[in-house]
Amino acid sequence: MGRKGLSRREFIRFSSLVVGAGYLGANAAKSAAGMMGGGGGMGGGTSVIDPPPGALFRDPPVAWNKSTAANIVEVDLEAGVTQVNVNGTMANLLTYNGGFPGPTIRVRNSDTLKINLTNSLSMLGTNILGHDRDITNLHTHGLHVSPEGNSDNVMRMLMSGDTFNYEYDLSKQAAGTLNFYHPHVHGSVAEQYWGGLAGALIVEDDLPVLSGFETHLMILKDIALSGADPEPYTSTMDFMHGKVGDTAMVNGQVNPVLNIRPGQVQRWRVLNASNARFYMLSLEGHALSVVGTEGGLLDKPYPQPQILLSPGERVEILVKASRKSGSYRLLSLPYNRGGGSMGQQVTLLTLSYKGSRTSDAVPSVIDPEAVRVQEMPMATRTLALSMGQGKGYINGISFAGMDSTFEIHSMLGTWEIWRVVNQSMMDHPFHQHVNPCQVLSISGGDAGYASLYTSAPAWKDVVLIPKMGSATLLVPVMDYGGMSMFHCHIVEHEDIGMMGLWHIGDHSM
Ligand SMILES: [Cu+2]
Repeated sequence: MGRKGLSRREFIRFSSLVVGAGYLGANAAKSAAGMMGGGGGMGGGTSVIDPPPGALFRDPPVAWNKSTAANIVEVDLEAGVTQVNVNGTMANLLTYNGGFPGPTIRVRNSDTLKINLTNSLSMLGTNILGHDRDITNLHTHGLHVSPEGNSDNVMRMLMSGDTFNYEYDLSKQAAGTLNFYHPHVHGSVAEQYWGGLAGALIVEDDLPVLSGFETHLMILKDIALSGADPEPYTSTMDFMHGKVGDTAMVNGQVNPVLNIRPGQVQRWRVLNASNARFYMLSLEGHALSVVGTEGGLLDKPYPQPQILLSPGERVEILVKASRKSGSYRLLSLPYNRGGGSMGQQVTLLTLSYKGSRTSDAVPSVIDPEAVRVQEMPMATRTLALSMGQGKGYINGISFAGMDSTFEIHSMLGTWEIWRVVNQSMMDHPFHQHVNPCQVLSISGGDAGYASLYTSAPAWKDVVLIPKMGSATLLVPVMDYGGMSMFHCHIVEHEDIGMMGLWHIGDHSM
């Protein structure tokens, strides 16, 4: 389809947007009431979840590399139902290889990564959106790899019982990145992700400046249980709001205790793998120095009093134990993401000073090659996110398969400017596959978030678009042609249509 035809359709859909835009605002009171049952964070007023310090912090297990060949990492993943201890309750979670979260895949960008995914899910029937519950697949979120063939091709579906061998050429992937993997079958992502299917995928770096620091991975994921099962999706409102659980966990643990030596600097890789819970991270008495984002490491540390991490976002931080000995809580401070949500304070982890004093220093330079790019765009686009009538839309079109989608055609080897506009009363974390971007501007929302990502040389594949606000993104279209996509990473919103297709081709397209 030619560009001209697209623009016309875009325009027609655009003109019908305004009707749907105010829907969530008008129904905010009703929404809040509807979430009181098990939804935790959406109730009226600010609440506090402050569980006592729990067990010792554990990093997720590392996936076993079955390859003995140099430069090949091969991992078997099996998606299935496993009983997992969730804060004292044995719950039937959806797991990769029986664990929650899934095992961490560790690679270098000189490697070829092979993932053999077996679908052992056995949920029967369809969900309330009419999609099969047990069909799954794999998205390697954040990887700059081909979206085609047996690479990061989310159009591929695995029926229950199927195995598929994915293979990823990582040669153009940035080092020093925290990525992750999760299902990506339109219409059933939210339920499978909510049930537990997510794991980290780390591309190591070779920077000596960071190599000496004790390093931990923190996967933030929340859940609400109904008996021994993840709370089911029972209404359109579950999809409009996105599920927020009353149990917020780090690596499946409630308020674990992480030890740090006085004077020590630790490197933390933090991933928000929650469906719809936003985290405003704050460590009592300490600054958090951001040194990396989704697409790579930064030029220097950016000390922040707090860091807003929306669903799908990742951040790498350095933390120095610079206070007097004691225990300090890593909190998620109240943040209002809109749509009837009110703030909630949650204690995520307790950092406990322990052991002999050391005197680590936070380095002044991290990756001197990280810069904010300046490129001439080949195209400038506007992508408008909206909600209404139980659906999500991009430029007025609710994704429902290849016949109903907003789509764009980009030329390989060029740069584009995307102005992403949020026309709803609720924040949307916008995610594009394959090519991470840099943020030129953000209008609305949290001032600290906008300031950080419009000044640091940060590569992002999820950018928070504030309610009734916007962001302008500089998007590279590099290395890989094929059909890719962009969508909201409140994955419920993706399931109800806030997704579009991104066709990447050459001049002939
Ligand atoms: Cu959204």
